[in-house]
Order: sequence, then C-alpha cells, then structure tokens
Amino acid sequence: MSIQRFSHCSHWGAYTLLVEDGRVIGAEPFAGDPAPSPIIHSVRHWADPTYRIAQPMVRESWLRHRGPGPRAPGDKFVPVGWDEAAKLVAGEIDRVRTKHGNGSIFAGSYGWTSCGRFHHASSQLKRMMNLVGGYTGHVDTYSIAAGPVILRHTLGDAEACGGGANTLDSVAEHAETVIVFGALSPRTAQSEAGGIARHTLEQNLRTMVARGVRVVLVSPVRDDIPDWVPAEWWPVRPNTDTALMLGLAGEIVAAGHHDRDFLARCCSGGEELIGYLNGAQDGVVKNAAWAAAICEIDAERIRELARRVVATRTMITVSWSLQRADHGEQPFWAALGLASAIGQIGLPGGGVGFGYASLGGVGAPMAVSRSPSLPQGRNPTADFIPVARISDLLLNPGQTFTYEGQTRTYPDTRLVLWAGGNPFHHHQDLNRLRRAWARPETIVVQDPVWTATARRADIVLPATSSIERNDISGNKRSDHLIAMQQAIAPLGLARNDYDIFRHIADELGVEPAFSEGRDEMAWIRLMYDLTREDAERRLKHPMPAFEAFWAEGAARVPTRSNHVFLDRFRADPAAHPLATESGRIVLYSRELEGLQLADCPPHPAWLEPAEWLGRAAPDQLHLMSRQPQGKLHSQLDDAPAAQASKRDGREQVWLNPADARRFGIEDGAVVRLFNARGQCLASACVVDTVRPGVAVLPTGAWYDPADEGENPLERSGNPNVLTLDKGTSHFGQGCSAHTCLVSIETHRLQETTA
Ligand SMILES: Nc1nc2c(c(=O)[nH]1)N[C@H]1C(S)=C(S)[C@@H](COP(=O)(O)OP(=O)(O)OC[C@H]3O[C@@H](n4cnc5c(=O)[nH]c(N)nc54)[C@H](O)[C@@H]3O)O[C@H]1N2
Ligand SMILES: Nc1nc2c(c(=O)[nH]1)N[C@H]1C(S)=C(S)[C@@H](COP(=O)(O)OP(=O)(O)OC[C@H]3O[C@@H](n4cnc5c(=O)[nH]c(N)nc54)[C@H](O)[C@@H]3O)O[C@H]1N2
Ligand SMILES: [Mo]
Repeated sequence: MSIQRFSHCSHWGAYTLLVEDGRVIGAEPFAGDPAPSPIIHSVRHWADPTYRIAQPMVRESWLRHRGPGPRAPGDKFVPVGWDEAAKLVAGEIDRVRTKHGNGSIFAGSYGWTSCGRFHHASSQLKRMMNLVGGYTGHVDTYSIAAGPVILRHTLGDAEACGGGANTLDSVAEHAETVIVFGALSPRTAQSEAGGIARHTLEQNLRTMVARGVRVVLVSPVRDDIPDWVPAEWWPVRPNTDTALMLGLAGEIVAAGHHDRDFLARCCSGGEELIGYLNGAQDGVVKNAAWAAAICEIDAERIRELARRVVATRTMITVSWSLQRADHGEQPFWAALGLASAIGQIGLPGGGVGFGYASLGGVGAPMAVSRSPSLPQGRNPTADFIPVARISDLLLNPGQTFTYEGQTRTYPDTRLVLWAGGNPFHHHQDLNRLRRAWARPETIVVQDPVWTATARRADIVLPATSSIERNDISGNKRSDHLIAMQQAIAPLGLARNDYDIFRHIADELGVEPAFSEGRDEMAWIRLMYDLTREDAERRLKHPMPAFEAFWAEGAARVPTRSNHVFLDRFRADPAAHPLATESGRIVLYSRELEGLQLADCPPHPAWLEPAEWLGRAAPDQLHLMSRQPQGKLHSQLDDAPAAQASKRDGREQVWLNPADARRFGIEDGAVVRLFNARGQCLASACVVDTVRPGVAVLPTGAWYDPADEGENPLERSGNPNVLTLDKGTSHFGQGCSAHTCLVSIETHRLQETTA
C-alpha cells in the first residue's frame, strides 16, 4: 500500500501527515518551519480509540430525573443515536429559553478546541445560539484578562499584549538591554491560537546573543529563557514584579534620570505617579531598598540596572503569566509606567511589550490581511461573565459583580452547553467547580475525548478530531494559511462539529440560516477567498486560487515586520491620540479615581496578593502552575510528548534542593501537595533552576480524584485542585491561577488507593 500525504495544522504547528492503509504512521514538519514542535508527533494519538467517545451518550440518572445533581463521573451512561441526541439537546434549548429566557443558557464555552477556523467548536455553538435568541457568553480569556482590561484604559486598546507591540525582529536588532519579566521560552512559543506555520523565537534570541544584548531574566524559574542565552537570572519572589518595576522607576526618578519630555508630551498623570514613588501619600519611598525587601532581589543590582536602562536602548517584556495572578492589572500598568519614565516607547528596540513568546506569534510579524473566521452573528442576549467567573455564575445566580466599572448581575443558569473546552482542566479550585457544576439542570459537552468535563456532563456529543475532517488554519499572528486536509475516517460515530450543530439547528428550525446552504468545503473555500480577496485588493498581495492553495497545502499572507509600536504617536501625540481619557498614556486614571476600588487604585501600585511568600507560613511554597512542555493544556496528555515529562504516569513538581532537604523529600518521591482548597499527588523533581520557596507543577494532567467527597485526593498531579478562584480585581476580574500557596509532604502510596 502506498503512503498518502495530507497537509495539516494544529495550534503547535503545521505538518504533513503520512497515512498508510487508513492509519497515520508519521508526521513531517512544515518545510518552512525553523523550529518545529515535537508535539506534532502526538497527533496520531487522536486515532487511538482508548479515550475517544464512540457515540452520543446520555447519563442514565438524567434521563430518569432531569435536574441538578452531583454528576459523578462513574455513573452509568446510555448510548443513543444522533437523531435522539440532537432532539434532546434542541429540546433542552427550547425548554429553557421559553421557560426561563435565553440568559439562563450558558454557552460562553471557553476553550482552545482545534486550530481549524471553520469547525471551531465554540464559534459554531455561538452562531447557532444567536439564531435562537442568544445565550450568556463570556468576555476576555483565561490567557489574558486583567492585562487587556487595564491596557484598554491606559493605552487605549490591548494591541500591545496581542502582538501589536514592537516586533521581536526589530527588538533583536536594536535593543541593548532587555528585561524579561516572566519568560521568553520556546516551551510556550510552540503554540499559537489558530495555528502557526513558522516558529521564529529562537532566531530572534540568537540575534540578541550575537549582538551581545544584555538580558536580565526576572523569574522564579531559570529555564524561562533557553540556557544558551547568557542571561542574568534574577530569581524574583512570585507576584512581586510590580514592586521591582516601581523600585526601578523610583531610582530613576530620584536620580533625576526620568524622561521629563516624554512624560509631559505623551503621558497624563506622570506627576501623580512620581508622587506615589516619592511617598507623597503613604510616606513610603519606592526605591531599590524598598523593592528588595519585597521581591528578594539585591538592592544594589536594582540600582545598577536603574542607571543602565536610561543609558542604553532598553526593551521591557512582560509575559502574560504575570497578569494571571491576583492584582494582575498592576504588573502590566507598572511596566508601562517604568517604560514611560525611561522614555523610549515608540523607538526601535525600546519601550514595553506584553506576551512575547507567551504564544509563538506574539512578537512575530503580524499578518495584515483579514484572518479566516466563521461569522457568529450577533447575540441578542446581553448577559456575560468575565470568563474565569464560571463557578461564581453557577453558585450565585442573582448576585451582582463588577467589571470594568460596570455593575452587572449573574443570570440563573439552567442549561450549560460546552463545546471544545475543558473547564475541569482550565478552571481554578476544582473542588469549588464541582459544587458549582451540580447546580444546572442540564449540561451538554461536545468533545472528541472522554475528558473529566465530558464525564461530568448529562449529554455527551462525540466530535471528530481535526485529522478526521477538512478545515483551514490561520490567524493574525501566523504568516501562512494552512490547508487542514482530512487524513483518516471519523472514529466510531463521531461527527464534525459543523454537522453536529447543523443537526441541532435543524431540530430548532434554523438550519437554513445556520448553514446558508453550504457544506464543509464550500465554507472553507469562502473563508479562504475572503482572505485572498482582501490581500489582493487592499494590500496588492497576490495569493493562489483556492484549488492551488488546497493542492499546495499552504499560502503566504502579507505581514508587517520590523514594526515599532507607537512611533507616530511619539512623534506627534496630538495628531495621533490614543483612545484613552487623555488621548495619551494614562499613568493616573481619573476613571479609576472615580471608581474607588481598593484592589485597582488610580495609578500603578504594589498591592499584596491574597497569597504570597511575604505572608506564608514556614511550611508553605508558592505554586507556579505554568503551561506544560509536551502538550497543549490537557490535550493529548496520553501521548509520548506529554508522558515524557511525567514519572510513573504522574506529573512532576519541581523543587529547589534547599526545600527538598527542608521537607525531607527525595528526588523521585511521590509527594502530596495540599492547602485548604484541595490536595494532589505529584512526583518530586529536585532541580536548582527553581528558586527556593517555589514549586512548579505544570497544568494539564487529567483530573483524577480518588472519590467524590468534599476533598478528594487528586492522583495525576492537576494543580487546579489547589489554585485560587478569585478575580484579579473588581476591575479586571481575570484568572488568578499564579497566586497560590501550598504545603508539601512525602506521601506513602499504600496509605491510599493507588
Ligand atoms: N492553574 C492554571 N490553570 C490554567 C492556566 C494556568 O496558567 N494555570 N492557564 C489557563 C489558560 S491560559 C488557558 S488558555 C486554559 C486552557 O483551557 P482549555 O482551552 O479548556 O484546555 P484544552 O485542554 O486545550 O481544552 C480543549 C478541549 O477541546 C477538545 N477538542 C480538541 N479538538 C476538538 C474539536 O475539533 N472539536 C471539539 N468539540 N473539541 C475539541 C480537547 O479534547 C479538549 O478537551 O487553561 C487555563 N488554566
Ligand atoms: N507547550 C505549550 N505551550 C503553550 C501552552 C501549553 O499548554 N503548552 N498554552 C498556551 C496558552 S493558552 C497561553 S495563554 C500561553 C501562556 O503563556 P505564559 O503566561 O507566558 O506562560 P506560563 O507558563 O503560565 O508562564 C511563563 C512563566 O512565567 C513565570 N511566572 C509565573 N508567575 C510569575 C511572576 O509572578 N513573576 C515572574 N517574573 N514570572 C512569573 C513562570 O516561571 C513561568 O515559567 O502559553 C501558550 N503556550
Ligand atoms: Mo491561554
């Protein structure tokens, strides 16, 4: 039998699938990719039926007695045909919208699903729901929420944290000093929402190394930049970067080295911020000594760096992780304040940017043509939640919450529709989520895999994985569109996301408006042609006709390289005002002054997080639940690239040797991590690349509680049984996953079930 080749793409890169006799036998990286991700070799595991949902399933107890309940994963499920499944789902949508209103249907359904832009599960879901009166949705993302919210009010939009700041090619060519708050790591840069054809981070880092750029890595973990980059490691206490940024700014101001001209021309509120740094209100001078006591970085190093950043071209990079923490608005705003004091915003190699390498496309040249996406229509229902407030929504119907200066009410959720996301992976405090998850009358989950979330649904709809259907990938942070060609037949009775919603839409009587009469290939062609026409008409960039694109597998889109953010604004702020209250960079906000929020004051400020090492008991560690190396979130956790980072099938927690000694933990030992919220097992890995006082346990191990009690022992190493479920502030309401203290002890396995 001959080998067939299919172009394909995932969030972690583009590749060719090699198929023999209907089986995927290998994957070859996209020829143009200088640093392909090893996760492409995991993709074939989608074809393994072990974890796949073979046919639509319904919880037996729900069939007998529809309504709230514990939704235990071990309950009996009964198989049903697609007609019955579609009727049940449509019936629930109809019942709830008629009886309680569309706001009682939560279809905010967060999650990364596949990178294909057509079968994009949550877009399909929203498109369908918008045709029948709408749903309660979500705003922002788990990735970034506090960050974009504060930037919208201080920079006018969130472009600078979505890849719109200086591109890394120009930073690598022009910067002399780069301060990295968080990471510049190929680990996270492997991935990009909607696919990535070329991974370019390492190229840019190599240019910096060759030019002798001084790189300062401010992070609790040394491996947040590749070891071949000669970076100085500043092992900061987690969640204290704001103090370091303000201490640097305070030293600059005290020395009179701040850029008075930039602050006066391009910023509003510079005087008030300087007043805060000088201690005008609280009597506390924010200088190197003050910062050193909070973040445990030597004061003399801070003073020296404060002198250097104003004398050299300096770029400040801030990872998204810093705002995924309590008061996550502050490090982004403080970095903007520090960069404004330095005064190099708008210059090549200078200023500040957010999220470089958090995704592979952030910092890469941005695509300037229209990106392919499925039109979702308009939601006639106004209700929404900040995305990470899902447990609050389900537990507190009728209660109010604040967001971006508004006060709103949580609707009374009766029906939850989730497609292409895994909240029992992504949400914090999973024991709390379990209690919340028992509240709705009906929960529908659509996924290829028996995830922890699918096991806790009432109706389970099996979707195909992307290799079982055709699709198109592409987004504004990738320079190619990639043809995602069907490589194998669907497994079991799994159906494509589009076909599933088309069937339900038919039951709801809206199929013609939903499908517009197009089949899969007609939609993919339309989405491609809209990008091609835009590139050709507006940007004079020729692209191949659809047939040629599909045969070739990839098409280049026009991009903008060597971009310098805010250069025109810097040159003439009055002619190019920002969309802020002053038209300039806001360092003191009249709007926030009016809101009087204790957890988001009118200027960037150091606020103690709810949990941190400065107020920890002697036996507590700060837990960093960062993104996993060998997979995307919880996806393909069973495949070799993900298993490679585990020991005995369990996720590894990294500990500093000093902490291991302190707690009598040996490398390789099974340990129990615990706090008042939950407990999990992990395998101890003792490394000196983690600062003392910090434990690193990546996300994504499949949630595996030993029982359904109040506080079950989670056995695979899922950090979200421990993390804090709290909004970053009453303004941003983002996810605070990186704010979490835990205790740790050696665990004897025979004490519990294995
Ligand atoms: N503690 C802690 N928690 C975190 C974070 C953290 O830093 N720390 N990070 C957060 C962040 S930034 C994010 S983005 C979230 C990620 O959270 P999620 O996006 O929910 O995580 P995934 O595992 O990618 O979930 C995607 C789901 O889609 C399914 N899927 C894949 N392809 C298809 C398809 O074609 N159709 C359908 N219907 N389903 C499909 C997969 O099987 C999987 O179950 O996690 C958040 N959680
Ligand atoms: N391989 C892989 N890549 C991914 C993902 C994945 O699941 N797997 N997920 C993708 C997604 S959805 C997103 S949103 C991005 C997230 O991208 P990021 O938010 O940048 O990723 P994290 O791994 O959460 O954090 C990066 C580093 O920040 C450091 N850090 C954490 N807290 C602090 C702090 O308080 N101060 C300082 N200075 N450093 C801190 C940690 O040491 C951590 O290694 O990653 C994307 N890339
Ligand atoms: Mo994310």
